[in-house]
Amino acid sequence: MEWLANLSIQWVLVAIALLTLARTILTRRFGDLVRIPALAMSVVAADGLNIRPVEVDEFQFAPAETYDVVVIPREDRAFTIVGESIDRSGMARATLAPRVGMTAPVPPLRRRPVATMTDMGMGAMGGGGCAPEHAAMGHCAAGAPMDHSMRDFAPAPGVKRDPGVQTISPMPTDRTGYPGQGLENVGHRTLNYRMLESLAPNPDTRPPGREIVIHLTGNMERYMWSFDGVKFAHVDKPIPMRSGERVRVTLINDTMMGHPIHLHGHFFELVTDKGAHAPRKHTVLVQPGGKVSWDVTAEPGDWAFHCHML
Ligand SMILES: [Cu+2]
Repeated sequence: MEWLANLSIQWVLVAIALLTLARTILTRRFGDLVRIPALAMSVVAADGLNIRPVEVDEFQFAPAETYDVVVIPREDRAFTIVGESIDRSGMARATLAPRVGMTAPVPPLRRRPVATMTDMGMGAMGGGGCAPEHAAMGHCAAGAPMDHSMRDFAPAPGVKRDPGVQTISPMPTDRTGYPGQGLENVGHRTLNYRMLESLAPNPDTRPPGREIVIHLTGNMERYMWSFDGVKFAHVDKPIPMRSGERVRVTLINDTMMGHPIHLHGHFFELVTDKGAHAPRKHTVLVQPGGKVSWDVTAEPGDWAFHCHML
């Protein structure tokens, strides 16, 4: 069976190379979906750091995020690596095969997902079937939280009232267990942040001494983006932290688009109840209408902190 082992190792290397290719092609999208039909992927690293391996059939990842996956093809056949953009407007495909010239079927593009009330920051609606257009017309059942205005700044007192802030999420929810728009019911295993666990214990497990809440704000129609309603050109001071300080950062997405938020010079620990094995990342995709918290130990220096779509 030695030939099989060698073959597998070669295929693993090929798979990693091809996934990189797919990522390169799709990198300008705000959350790409990767799958290899009929072949399970074992995710072994997130943002370059080892995690406890977790087996899935598909995952979403955003610009600057990376996942390392291991695949072990056991059949003498070709497989299609499918990279699909989150708005389902395009697809990249590559072929994983033991011999040149082999191909596998390419699945069609799937339906474009429709934004839900949760994507609009209206809270967790369970399986509620209230489409946004119905909500806008007031057709949703009583008890739905549609009496919340998306221009009510009360849930975000620190956000500047600016034309660049089109919406405020009335009830942003923790969406770290969410696989990504349109992946809720795909009928196979999908990845989410709550499945990630660091393989090595975290280097700093001190609880945070304070919390910084930052709203991800924007105007979808004018394609303007900001933190707390202040665009970069108007920012006159950094977000201060003391060297070595342990801080919890909570990001709240007040837009209906996912934002991959990237911090230079650090890895931070996602707060998903994993104790000393919290997953460590440098980029986190904050789902539409969602919020996510992470703890970080501040390194000395000035560090860029930005959405990686810009
Ligand atoms: Cu963004």
